[in-house]
Amino acid sequence: MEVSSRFVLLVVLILIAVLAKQSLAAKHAVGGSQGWDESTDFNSWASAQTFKVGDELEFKYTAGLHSVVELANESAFKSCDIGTSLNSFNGGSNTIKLSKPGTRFFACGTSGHCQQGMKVKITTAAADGSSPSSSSSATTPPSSPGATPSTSAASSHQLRFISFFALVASLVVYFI
Ligand SMILES: [Cu+2]
Repeated sequence: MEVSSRFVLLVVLILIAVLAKQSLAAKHAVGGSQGWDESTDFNSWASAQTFKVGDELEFKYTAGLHSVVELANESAFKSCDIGTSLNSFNGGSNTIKLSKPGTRFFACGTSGHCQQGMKVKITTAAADGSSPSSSSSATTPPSSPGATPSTSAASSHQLRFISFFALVASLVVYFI
């Protein structure tokens, strides 16, 4: 009896871990409601987001007018050197998975758009939630009127989700 209840506990804990990890993966609509467009302030948008391994970026834009080009490095990003692209996407809607920690650089491939600010730098933290950023908050403005607190709302929702599963697991273990 003792052995079997411990086994069930283990299975339930593994299940919670898997579900929690899935629930924490988020899809980020690049540029928020304004989408992938020259008028969007991507610095502000990106600094308000937390990107984790397993999350996805969703680029939404007018097909033919814009595209998405992944640049190889920071200097290509700074100088809008579209020629060094690692990947390019078009069609108006692209989903890109952030499969590992690190920084990735995206710009629009349409002539002149990157120079107008249509570019974004995405820094992905490890899935355990630890962030490599240390002093980035110093350059972040305290708040902008247009920014929505969607990140904190989402994480409190995820916390409730995890708590719910922990509660269910405790009940299961208690009644065995
Ligand atoms: Cu463009």
